[in-house]
Amino acid sequence: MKRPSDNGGPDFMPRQQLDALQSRRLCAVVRRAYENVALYRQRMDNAGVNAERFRGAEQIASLPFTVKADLRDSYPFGLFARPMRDVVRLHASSGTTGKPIVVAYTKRDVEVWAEVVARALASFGLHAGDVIQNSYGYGLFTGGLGLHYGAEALGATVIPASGGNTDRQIMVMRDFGVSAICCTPSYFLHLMERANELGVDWKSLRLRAGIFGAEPWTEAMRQWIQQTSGIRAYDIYGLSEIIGPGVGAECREQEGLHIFEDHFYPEIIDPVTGRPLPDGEEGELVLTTLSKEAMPMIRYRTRDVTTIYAEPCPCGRTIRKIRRILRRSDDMFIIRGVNVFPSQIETALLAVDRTLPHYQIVLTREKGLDQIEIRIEVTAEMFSDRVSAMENLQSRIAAQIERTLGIRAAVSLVEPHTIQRSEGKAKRVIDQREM
Ligand code: DLL
Repeated sequence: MKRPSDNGGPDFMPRQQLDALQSRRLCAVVRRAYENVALYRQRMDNAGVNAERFRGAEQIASLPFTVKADLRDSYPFGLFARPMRDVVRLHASSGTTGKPIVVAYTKRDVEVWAEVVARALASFGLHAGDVIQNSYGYGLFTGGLGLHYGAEALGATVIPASGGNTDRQIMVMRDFGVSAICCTPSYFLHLMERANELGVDWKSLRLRAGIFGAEPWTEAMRQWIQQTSGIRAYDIYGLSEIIGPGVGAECREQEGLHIFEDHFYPEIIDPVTGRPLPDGEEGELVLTTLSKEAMPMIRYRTRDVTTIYAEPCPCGRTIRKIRRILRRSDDMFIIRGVNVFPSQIETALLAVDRTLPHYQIVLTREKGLDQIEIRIEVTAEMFSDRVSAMENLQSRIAAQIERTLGIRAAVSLVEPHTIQRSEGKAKRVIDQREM
């Protein structure tokens, strides 16, 4: 593989050439899926799709969707399109309920994965000579090994720190001259906080970039991280079913994530009707893998809600962008008739000064009515302040939430360190309504 750069290669391919490549690869993957996976064959037969005569992107809407339940129902290997002797790697995602889903890679799939992650890292301005601390969990989770192979393919130095053992992470970051770190944004908050407690001077570190993903985080959180730590915070997106991290990533514009469209075909659909929506409209992201061998995915419904940008990016990449993923269609809750997403609450909280970005949302039900409580940490000085100052802050937060969301929430100010810190994906919402 040629090392990716920030100004050449497949990300900058003339659009017509890319469209033709996508259509060619789409025809091939539809045929492969039909021939090798019983579920796809059955679904395409039912939908009246002739895999042999499939003509490409213009016909994509005729293909049936694939959903997470299909992966669960075919646990563990039912969607594999290759025999096990061709599979060089398995990963699994635990999900929140029930059986995990298992995903497979051929040797070529692992190479493609490393390539797209390397392209993501290049688009953040990283290159050989960078020292990258990879604090995503190594193991069945795709984050660790996905970023690891990508960083190596870029030619950078990778430190396989994995998650946890926060004090040692900080020692490594300082002593090994780390210039970029990969982890969830919530774990980075934890690292920053601990480094401060240990008296590590951020400004003396070589660290200049964070590669954050695997969970939703807001623009307000990015601004907070960038201002507090002095690094640039970049967004990387992906999901196990499609490949892992590296489905899409920001460029240095920090204005949307480019999808690596030569390997993944994005669509936006209306989540209720399943109808495709034009660029610029918000809906559910649906992805089709264009090159995956071991486990092709045809029109996989991600549940992630976003928009495909219609306008070209000033960075010159021709691959299209999606708006950062702020929510999933299944993380919405309804409070007294109003639809609420955790990310809206994050934005409202961070708009109020003297709050810290550690918060939790607790949902309960009283006499059949949903109640929402927001617990947020405030600075230690604030906490030792007069009661009236605390009350004032509390009502400012409540007012900000009411202004942005249109609901009244109970706000509890809690001392620093009260809310549990995460080493991987943060758990922001505690739903006690069914208990
Ligand atoms: O989280 C892969 C990954 C690892 C991505 C490291 C980025 C960095 P899963 O565990 O299968 O895979 O979870 C996938 O996480 O459908 C989104 O809902 C969410 N997600 C991933 N990246 C982002 C992001 C990995 N940048 C699910 N912003 C996806 C918002 C994200 N949500």
